[in-house]
Amino acid sequence: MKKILTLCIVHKNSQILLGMKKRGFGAGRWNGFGGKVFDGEKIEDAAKREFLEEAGIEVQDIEKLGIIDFEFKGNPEILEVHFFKADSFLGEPIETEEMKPMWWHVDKIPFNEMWPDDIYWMPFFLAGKKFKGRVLFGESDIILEHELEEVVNI
Ligand code: 8OG
Repeated sequence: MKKILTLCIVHKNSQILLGMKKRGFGAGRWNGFGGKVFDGEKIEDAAKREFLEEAGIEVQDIEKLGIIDFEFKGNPEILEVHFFKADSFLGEPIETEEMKPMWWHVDKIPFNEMWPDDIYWMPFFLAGKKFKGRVLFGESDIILEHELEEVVNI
């Protein structure tokens, strides 16, 4: 059973735009913007739609940089998250019911308030390298296994 999700981060002038997730899955953590892809929707379109819904900004050119399969021990569902980078957008980020946006310098990313896998893939992301991987979480979102590699095509 696979569920496809998107995650998009604006990376501009040594800063990234993250949002504090205010409700639902991953609440209390800083993350990029994204969510579930609808049936029949293009993954890239879902990434743009979610950005508009969660931060009020319109991203135009986005680049897919990675795909990671997230599994939770004892749960047959696999979350296949597609990671995108944007370097420009229209509008100003606004706080929504789901996310409170904030810019972070790339040297001061709040990894201890983010998903624990983010420290592994973020260096690839910031370097513009493409990556693929798999993460298995145990209880309390502890990482039991992780594999991540740079790839040529994604
Ligand atoms: O629709 P919803 O808000 O539940 O979507 C979940 C978001 O969280 C989606 O953008 C994908 C993202 N996400 C996961 N797992 C992980 C993870 O381990 N790290 C990060 N950074 N984001 C994740 O679903």
